[in-house]
Amino acid sequence: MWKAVGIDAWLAARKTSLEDARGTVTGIIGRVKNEGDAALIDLAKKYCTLEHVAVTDEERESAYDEVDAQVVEALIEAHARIERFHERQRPRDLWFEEMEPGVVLGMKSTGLNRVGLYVPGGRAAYPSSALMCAVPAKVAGVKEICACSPPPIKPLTLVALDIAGVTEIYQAGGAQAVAAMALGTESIRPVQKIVGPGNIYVTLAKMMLREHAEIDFPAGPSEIGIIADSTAHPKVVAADVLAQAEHDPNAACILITTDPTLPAKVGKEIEKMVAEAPRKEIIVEALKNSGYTVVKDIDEAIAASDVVAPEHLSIQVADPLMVVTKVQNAGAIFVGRYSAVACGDYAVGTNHCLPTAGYSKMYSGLDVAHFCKTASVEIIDRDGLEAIGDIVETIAEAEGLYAHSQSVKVRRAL
Ligand code: HSO
Ligand code: ZN
Repeated sequence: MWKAVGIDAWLAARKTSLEDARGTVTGIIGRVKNEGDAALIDLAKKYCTLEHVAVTDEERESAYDEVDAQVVEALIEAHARIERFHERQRPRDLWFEEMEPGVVLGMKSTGLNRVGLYVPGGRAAYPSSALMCAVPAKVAGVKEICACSPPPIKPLTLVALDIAGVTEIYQAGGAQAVAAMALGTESIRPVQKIVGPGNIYVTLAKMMLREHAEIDFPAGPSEIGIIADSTAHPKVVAADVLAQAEHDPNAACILITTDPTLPAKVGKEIEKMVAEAPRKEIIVEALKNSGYTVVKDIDEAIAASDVVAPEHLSIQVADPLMVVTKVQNAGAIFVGRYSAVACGDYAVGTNHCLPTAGYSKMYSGLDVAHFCKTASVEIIDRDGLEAIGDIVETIAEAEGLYAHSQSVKVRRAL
């Protein structure tokens, strides 16, 4: 079950094709476009009877009665830490700098006005993901945060969304929820951006509707890459493997190690832990997608990890900070023995919505910047115009755009 794997083969197996879902998703988008709320209510019938899709204030409040007080307390504590870290990411609202005499340039950052969160509700129903999606939006200053979660919406999800200060909650799941947020229905006004994890139908709908609403990034089943040397603790490595594997039969783990004796030790620990794991069936499936690779030295380990570009990278070596400085592709980097990925999943404060399947090569995990946009600000006075006027006129005329050149000439002649 715990075996050697090639880096390229491991990565290739992470790429799930969305193509099989295209026909279904196209049909659902069409229905939401034509029928609005009625399509959402009809598609919900398989799971429950809905009269309307919007969650009322009373429903929000009564959800607290159904959730263990200790869990509510833990969510509040986690929320505070997530908020604290994301506050540090808030961009400056407005800054200026004099670039040369008469030329002051700057940037203005503005939060998006209205965004949509997709919060899964089936097997992968995580109140922690509700916090992770909502907090950066809130910190960015997004005024209207709307969330959709599959019906019947779980009280735990409602409580998490309420703690995070989401302004509207709807019972809608799958591709239809994404279509409703992108296109709008009678109840749900269209949003500017949709974020949050989902199955292949949700992911494909997000990608197909980008003309209407921007998205975060494609996020598939969870994965971990672990770079370890002979100082790594086999039990800790095995525990991290299992923590990822229990997510989903399609989850995957890869251990990249410079120590040829480590994989066998980790394998032994995995065996012991799997035998006692409550989610054994899922873990056994996920371990089929997992394995280890032995490399010659740390540099080779870093290069291999950069090919994999794991969602989570755990570094368990003698000098982990050196690896942090060199590594290029990972969604989140957990440094040293005590930095459990699970802390990032829930409560340390960082975000757990991260690009998977090698997408950390071109996408960043969810952060405040995802919910902001920027405009440049140009302040040029007469001296500044003199300094750059000739250059502008020359290039404008070379492009054959005489009115451009004239718009500068007219000012210089004032
Ligand atoms: N590891 C998941 C996040 C999560 N873990 C939620 C537990 N709950 C994807 O980063
Ligand atoms: Zn997790």
